[in-house]
Amino acid sequence: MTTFEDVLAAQDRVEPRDAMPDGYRATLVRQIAQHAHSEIIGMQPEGAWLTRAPSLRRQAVLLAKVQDEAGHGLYLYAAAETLGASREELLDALHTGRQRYSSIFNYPSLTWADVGAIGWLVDGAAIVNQVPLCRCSYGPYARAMVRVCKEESFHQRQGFELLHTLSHGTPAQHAMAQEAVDRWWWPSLMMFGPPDADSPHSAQSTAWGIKRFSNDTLRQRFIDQAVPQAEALGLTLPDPDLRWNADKDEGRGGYDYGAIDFDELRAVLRGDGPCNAERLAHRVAAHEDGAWVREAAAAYAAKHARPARPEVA
Ligand code: FAQ
Repeated sequence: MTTFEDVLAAQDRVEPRDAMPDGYRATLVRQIAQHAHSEIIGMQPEGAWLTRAPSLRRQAVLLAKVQDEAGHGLYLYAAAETLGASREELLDALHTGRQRYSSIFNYPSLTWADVGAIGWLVDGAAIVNQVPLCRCSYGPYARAMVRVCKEESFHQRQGFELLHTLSHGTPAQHAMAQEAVDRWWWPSLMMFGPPDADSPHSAQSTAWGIKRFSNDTLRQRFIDQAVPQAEALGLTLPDPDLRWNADKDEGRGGYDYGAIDFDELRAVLRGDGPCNAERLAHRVAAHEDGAWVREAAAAYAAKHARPARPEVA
């Protein structure tokens, strides 16, 4: 009989009906739920600009992007359902503060340029984190990530294009783009989680093939991609210590960077970020306002339920 350990050793996928340790199931539910909640709460900062987009084209693109994030949340809740966690249960855990969502969505989107900075930096960081998850050991999560990553690539590109347009526009537009990048840079680096030495889950998640690279490795990869992209945008990154270091990563090279304020990440995780209370309150209100839709859907389903199949003799 093939065991869980055999599947991991062969780099095969663990599927919903396979035997798995309780801890593996609980870790996946924790991470997938947190990821799903991030996609759903993550609609808020950009959603705030939907009615204020500067042109019909920008509005249509942003609407499609925000809708994509809702879709990602739904694939992820469906992936968690394959582990026995219902959507209602997970939403309740989000609404009562028992489960997390990404720290990044507790920052405000103050100007139109923030839509570009979120696309370029936040989606950019999400892609670097999520591409390895396409190879994670749990089949439904890995497969959901393939489509999510493709869509996030469009999102990142639209953010880059938006910022490029602003950066090469009037001096005021350029300044607005720069100011947005200055505010989103450090929180984007925090998306990768605490430093490896302070990451309680990393060792076990790596042994189980959920994590393929450490928090610091992916953070470094993101920085190395972002620096030349910032140059192409004509914008600067707010870190005077950013410097190419040819010796880094066993001679492959990489950028040195300044100290990240992990106290700030800890504060946001405690609930003390600039928008924690507002984001959760908005989500809970949206859920309550949508109760009639869920009730109507349930009533329709009950009325049109297929009759049970007759017993086969
Ligand atoms: N925010 O031991 P580790 C997106 C928590 S999707 C909040 O390193 P782990 C798309 C962590 O949960 C963004 N909490 O933990 C989009 C744990 O707490 P716990 C979401 C964080 O799990 C774009 C504790 O700290 N992406 O942006 C954060 O091994 C634009 C210890 O940390 C995902 O969820 C944080 N930044 O590694 C949408 C990707 N970092 O549970 C809309 C999947 C750490 O013990 C618009 N997740 N924590 O209470 C992962 O890859 C991992 O869960 C990590 C954390 C890497 C985030």
